[in-house]
Amino acid sequence: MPFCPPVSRDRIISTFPKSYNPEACLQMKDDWDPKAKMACQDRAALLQGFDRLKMSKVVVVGDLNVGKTCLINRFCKDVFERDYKATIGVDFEIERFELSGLPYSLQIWDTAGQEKFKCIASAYYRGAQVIITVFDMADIKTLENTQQWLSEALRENEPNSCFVFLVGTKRDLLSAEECERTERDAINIAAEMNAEFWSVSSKTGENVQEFFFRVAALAFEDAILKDLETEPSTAQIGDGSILNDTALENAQEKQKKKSCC
Ligand SMILES: Nc1nc2c(ncn2[C@@H]2O[C@H](COP(=O)(O)OP(=O)(O)O)[C@@H](O)[C@H]2O)c(=O)[nH]1
Ligand SMILES: [Mg+2]
Repeated sequence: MPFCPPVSRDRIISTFPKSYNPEACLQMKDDWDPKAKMACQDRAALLQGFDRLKMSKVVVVGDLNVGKTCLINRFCKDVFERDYKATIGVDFEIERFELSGLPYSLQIWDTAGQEKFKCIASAYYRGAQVIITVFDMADIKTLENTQQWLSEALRENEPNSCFVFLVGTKRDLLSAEECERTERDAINIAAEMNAEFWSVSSKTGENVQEFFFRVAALAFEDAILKDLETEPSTAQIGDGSILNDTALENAQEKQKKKSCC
């Protein structure tokens, strides 16, 4: 029996997703790394259906009310403003993709408001392969705080082990002129953070799917390349580990029980 059903059509990423702005991107290239591409072809041929799941941990950080939960809900549920989250503890969504013929998942972690007290448990950050730092484009001081959030998240991870994204939300609230000005400031901060910048609206959905496809593609390619260097059996969640059915269920069960502070 296959491990799980094929992913939905709108989660199949067949071409390498572009960055939002070439001035603030992590990779300039427009195709997969040739080594990763070859490895994918070999693995897709070896894989008997969807029997193994590769997954990376993504953490979303930023001030309260900048729009983190809405961003996740827009992508994962295609809704705006309905709160699906638990009121205590941390929570995550699992989004399944198919990239280069292989199944791949992002485990996207959201806080339950602990950022209000600047009190996020280190377990939230640990093992992240992607850190998404979010700010509100209509509230510029939240941009200033992103570096603080990033350093907190980086402290819990190995140096150079994470992709960092800087995401400005609520672009629907800004005029074209304001948007351009804010983006310019954000691009400067993104350069200091070594982050890729995106500007989105969860309300209209603008750039949300494009952004997460880009996250998935970069994390997936990185996981494949790391896999080629290391033994898959020693990999951990967040390093693109391969999980079987039971391990995945156990991990989900365990994390759901954890409370944050
Ligand atoms: N206009 C607009 N409002 C947004 C957008 N994203 C979030 N919001 C609003 O901002 C507030 C905080 O959003 P939320 O996702 O809960 O923020 P969080 O505390 O960072 O998780 C809510 O009232 C949302 O309706 C957006 O893209 N556009
Ligand atoms: Mg929230």
